Amino acid sequence: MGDFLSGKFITFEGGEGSGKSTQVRRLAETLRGKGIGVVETREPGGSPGAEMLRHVLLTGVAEALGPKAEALLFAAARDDHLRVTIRPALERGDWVICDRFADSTRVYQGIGGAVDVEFLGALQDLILQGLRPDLTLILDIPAELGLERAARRRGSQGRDAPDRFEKHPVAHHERLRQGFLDIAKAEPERCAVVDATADEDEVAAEIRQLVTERLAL
Ligand code: Z5A
Repeated sequence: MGDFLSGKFITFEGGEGSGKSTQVRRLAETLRGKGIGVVETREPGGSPGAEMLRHVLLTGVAEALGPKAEALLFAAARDDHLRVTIRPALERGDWVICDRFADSTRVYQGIGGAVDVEFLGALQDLILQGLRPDLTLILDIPAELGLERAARRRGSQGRDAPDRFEKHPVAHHERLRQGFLDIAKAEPERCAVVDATADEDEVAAEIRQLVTERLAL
């Protein structure tokens, strides 16, 4: 993370239904209980402009443009999110907890969409300008179980259809899962893998422990 930013930046990554949104909320509650200012946010989205692009991306409106153009739209959303929400919060000294971030682009557009890795790397360097999460928690779950959970949640929300990125076969989602695990292996000082098959309280406890150890809480 840049030196002028005094807050901590934590990202959650992993497959569909791995429990990211649930655990973002749980960790935010824990940190607030310790008197820390916390901004909970998500990608794509997290600022009015980026939420507009979220709609375009997740409904599949942009799919016809191809994966490279989708990667550019995710980058445009991230640029706005960083400028409007993330950087100001970190400058104030708040902690930012973000549900998905740049690793999702590397995995979904790089592996899932076969967009050239160097193109994606150059794009991220331009957008992030040296900003890097202090900690990335990768919630790992077999794709089939994650998709079942996501489908159950959609059902309970009265929303039957999977979105643009959920609709692929299980084998595709397993390749994405492996992509996140490879990132964790390549960047162990930034990333930690969490077993997301455990129950919600156990996952929350492991995350609390990791945050305490890694960020000297
Ligand atoms: N995308 C991309 O392609 N490129 C990018 O750069 C970025 C994103 C940033 C965003 O989807 C999509 O955008 C995403 C990648 C793509 N692909 N998809 N789909 P999203 O934000 O709508 O959804 P998501 O990020 O995939 O997450 P999700 O499906 O909403 O799931 P989740 O947040 O990981 O899980 P959850 O909502 O916390 O939990 C799901 C259900 O399981 C829910 O009913 C919970 O109550 C339950 N749950 C949670 N934890 C547990 C445990 N431990 N046990 C049992 N049940 C649990």
